[in-house]
Amino acid sequence: MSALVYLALGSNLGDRLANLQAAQKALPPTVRVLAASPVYETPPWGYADQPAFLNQVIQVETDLEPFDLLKMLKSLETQLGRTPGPRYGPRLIDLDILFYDDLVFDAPGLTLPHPRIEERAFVLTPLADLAPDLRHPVSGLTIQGMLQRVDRRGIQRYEPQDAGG
Ligand code: PH2
Ligand code: MG
Ligand code: MG
Repeated sequence: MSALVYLALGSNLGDRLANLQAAQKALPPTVRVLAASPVYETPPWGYADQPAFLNQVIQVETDLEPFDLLKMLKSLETQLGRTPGPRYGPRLIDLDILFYDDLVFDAPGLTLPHPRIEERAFVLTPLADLAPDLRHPVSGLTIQGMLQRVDRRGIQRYEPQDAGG
């Protein structure tokens, strides 16, 4: 049985867009991308003195169990060049599990759904593009409902300089 999972992608170092794209391309066959949100440029949250992020959310179907998925994402981050840094600090690539079906789970190293979804406009904005009516299994709030409660200032659709047209 496969699971429906939402993953958050973030980058604020190096070629940010290329980092998001490389992460999606490097996913193994056990993690299949069903949909990808637009990319947003977002002000840094939690620790302000760092470059702006690019953020995106993807919907995937996976055969991996939650801890195996987490382990795979962590090794993918390293493979793509991420090195250890401070909590909430700058990072080349960050791959977080937001929802794993409607699983509610809490253990050292993994809490599902992701514990800070409700406060983060940089997650809720792209997530609302894919799943506005998805309900948080604990609070019962929809993504759209949570998005209405957070500060969206400074978040904008990212238009690469060389988009052409
Ligand atoms: N990730 C963080 C800390 N702060 N801010 C934005 N805008 N986007 C992020 O992805 C982000 C952040 C830690 O994972
Ligand atoms: Mg994160
Ligand atoms: Mg992370």
